[in-house]
Amino acid sequence: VSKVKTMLINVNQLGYRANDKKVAVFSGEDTKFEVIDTKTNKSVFTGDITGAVENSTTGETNRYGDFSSITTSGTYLIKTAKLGESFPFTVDDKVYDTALKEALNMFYCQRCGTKLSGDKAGAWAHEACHTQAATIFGTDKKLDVSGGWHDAGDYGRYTVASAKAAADLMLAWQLNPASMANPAASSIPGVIDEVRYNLEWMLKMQDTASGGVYHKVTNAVFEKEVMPDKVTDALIVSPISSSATGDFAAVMAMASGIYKPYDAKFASKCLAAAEKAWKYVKANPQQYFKNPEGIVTGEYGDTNTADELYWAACELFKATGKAEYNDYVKEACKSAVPEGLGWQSVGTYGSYAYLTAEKADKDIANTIKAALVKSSDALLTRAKADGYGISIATDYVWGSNMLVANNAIQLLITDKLSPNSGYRETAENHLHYLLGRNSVSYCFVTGLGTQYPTNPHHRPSLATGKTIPGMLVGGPNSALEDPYAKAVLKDLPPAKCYADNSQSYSTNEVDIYWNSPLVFLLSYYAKAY
Ligand code: G3I
Ligand code: 9MR
Ligand code: ZN
Repeated sequence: VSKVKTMLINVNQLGYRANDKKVAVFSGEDTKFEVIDTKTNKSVFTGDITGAVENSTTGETNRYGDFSSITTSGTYLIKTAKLGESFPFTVDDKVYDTALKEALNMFYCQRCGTKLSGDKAGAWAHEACHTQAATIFGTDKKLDVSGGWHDAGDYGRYTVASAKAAADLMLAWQLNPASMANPAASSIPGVIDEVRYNLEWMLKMQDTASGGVYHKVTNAVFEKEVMPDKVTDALIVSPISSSATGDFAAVMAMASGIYKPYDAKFASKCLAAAEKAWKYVKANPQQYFKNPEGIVTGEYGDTNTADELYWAACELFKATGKAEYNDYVKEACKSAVPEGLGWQSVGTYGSYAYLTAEKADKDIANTIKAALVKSSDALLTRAKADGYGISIATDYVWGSNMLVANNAIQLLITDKLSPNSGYRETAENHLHYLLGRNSVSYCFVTGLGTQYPTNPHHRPSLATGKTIPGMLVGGPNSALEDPYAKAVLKDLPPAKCYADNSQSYSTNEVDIYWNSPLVFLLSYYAKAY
């Protein structure tokens, strides 16, 4: 086991594009820094260290060194007399391109119900898993719900979780088509194929009689650390929930627009399923999910479904232009416009859909846009006060890296609708944080940079003893929600509560809806804007 290094100089360990703003973050005092070309070992730039931001989330006082003038492709590191060296990093316009491919390939590796080929899944190839029919909880009824993506380090398939992941990948395709298009492509771009794999599963999760959507399909308890095709536990479909049904309606409506040019028949199937789900959730908005007796896999509970219904109505309005959906959105915005890009809060997806809907009503759109701008401006304020320039303040919760990535997406979406260079610059700082410019000196994506997670809580990686590259881990979680974290992270500042240990599922698991916002960000930056 290699020793963890905590550096006093932190950078994005993957690197920067030629014209990006480039700032190293110091967590100690010195006056000057140098940029060293690692090939020649010569200093190519000397700059001043400026500023001093104190932060209770890290316990550090941070200072900064701007080396944006380094634009020549190469590998460099930052060095000062008193603080030592940073990890090396690359300067190159294509620095994010391979990362994007790997982050997207993670989804292929998470596919359930199909044989994974060696050319795409490498050492993690396996035979088709979880192909047996599942039992609907509390009945003798069997349902074919094969397919979809395994959620995370476990092999559960959860509707709300996969809805967020699918939405992010579809957004990446909508906003950043140039980098998301598969150059080797047939007529269907790679990402669209990948998302469809999960959509086909989601369609099976809808109860065709009522339109309601089952919350998840899992074993009763989390499975052993084996490859998925070696799992023999019985599959159980958990009850229908409002959050699953609302998210399903939203994602299917979104898909109906995206797939229309490639497969009109599939697109109308998605739209019909969405409208059916909408009818159900409109009539049953408070069917909150609780793990049924005997089932202890991920709960994904949610007792506020206003945002799920809002998102669904916005997407359905965008897809159909029907007054019914517009009226619902209008009413929903009267108190506060729903927010969020997570598995639990999804309002911002709805806002983006409404603001890009052809028939959007001007007044409603103004209300929604003003709320989005206000919320994004608040993110800028938080980022300015943070030592590493990110906007999550003290929210070092389970999956904090998702919040970091989500906030960057929000800023970039807001920038599309209301351009502001501050949004763009702050969003970039969030990517830099995820890729190494943070107080634990980790690039949080497996296989990228120098110090990255080598022991994630991820069953295929544990079963093979080899870690799949391109996976974003959950990151610091100050609530210490697993025994390993409780044992080794106590008394640390929130942003330092991270352990690269496979037992620490509350800081070092991976998840499709943590990788999906990463894919979005990488797809934004992989193409020079
Ligand atoms: O929202 C509260 C906040 O108000 C409070 O101040 C803070 C203090 O800790 O906690 C916040 O709640 C946390 C919540 O995530 C935030 O979304 C809970 O503590 C935390 O337990 C909860 O964690 C969830 C975890 O499951 C446990 O239920 C994660 O969001 C969620 O991503 C994770 O999902 C798991 C699945 O269940 C199973 N598959 C793997 C997946 C990833 O680990
Ligand atoms: O592997 C499980 C992971 O996917 C979940 O996020 C986590 C929290 O629900 O639980 C993990 O399973 C652990 C279980 O909760 C307790 N016993 C040890 C399991 C990890 O091997
Ligand atoms: Zn499977």
